[in-house]
Amino acid sequence: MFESIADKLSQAEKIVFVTGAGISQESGIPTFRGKDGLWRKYDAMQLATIDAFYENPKLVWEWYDERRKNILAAKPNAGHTAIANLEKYKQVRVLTQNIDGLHQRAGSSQVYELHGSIITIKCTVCDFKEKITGDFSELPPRCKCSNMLRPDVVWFGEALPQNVWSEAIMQANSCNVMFVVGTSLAVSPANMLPIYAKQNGAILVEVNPEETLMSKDMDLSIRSTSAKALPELLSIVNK
Ligand code: BV8
Ligand code: ZN
Repeated sequence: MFESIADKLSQAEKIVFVTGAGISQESGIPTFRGKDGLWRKYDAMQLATIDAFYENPKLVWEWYDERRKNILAAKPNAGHTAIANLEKYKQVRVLTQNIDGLHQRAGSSQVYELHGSIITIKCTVCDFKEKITGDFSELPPRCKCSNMLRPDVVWFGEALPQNVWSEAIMQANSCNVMFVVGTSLAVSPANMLPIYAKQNGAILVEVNPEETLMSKDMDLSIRSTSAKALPELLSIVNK
């Protein structure tokens, strides 16, 4: 089984990664649903929503501000770096559910942020949008047009950025191999991407210490962490 996958990996032209919070876990960023999960301390279904934001913008902003500070203090890990290095040998696309920007900081150049980015803010009314460079004097921060600013992330019940989502589907439909790394595949529509890849005949490889909803559909499901498994796995390709 492994040999045949190894051959397919070496012959692959385009390799697509679908990643979730698990790939950043070894950078010290808590996952959502794990035992140390973010969702444990706060009820994310409450906080990562438009209603929570308008009900209690200060609380939601404090949550994102705390997460952003943790993220900026974190470093990409060997899993992020292995994916970035692969770009020397293959066409690589990263379709990430994460908002932490660690793939880009590791050197990946083709990253699609399906759920937005914690380091970008946008106005709730006008089309103002920019990268956050420092701290805010007050929470919630205000736009020049005097309306509230919000994190440029996709909340539950919100549509994914149309251009990013259609690109992601295109990539899933045109890859030879898809790695599904560090995601419980609990959140839609991102969890459809491995199904599109499988329909297009791609080989599916999962890297997750736990079983997921799609483990049985994978050509190979590796019960390991991404920082351990990815450098080894991708070294096959870098021949
Ligand atoms: C939409 C950004 C429609 C914000 C996030 C019922 C009620 C309400 C909504 C729904 C519902 N049923 C379905 C929905 C839709 C909903 C959804 O899927 N809900 C789920 C929870 C049931 N989806 C949406 O609302 C989406 N929008 O559908 O819009 C629409 C269409 C048109 C017009 C208008 C509307 C929007 C979803 C995006 C929500 N935003 N994040 C923020 O981050 O604050 S989701 C959030 O969960 C993160 O993005 C996260 O990435 C994502 C998924 O979680 P995972 O990444 O998979 O993380 P998780 O902790 O779950 O798993 C970690 C995995 O890693 C585990 O498997 C673990 O074993 C593994 N792991 C741990 N350590 C390691 C590891 N793996 C490798 N190495 C390790 N070291
Ligand atoms: Zn504005």
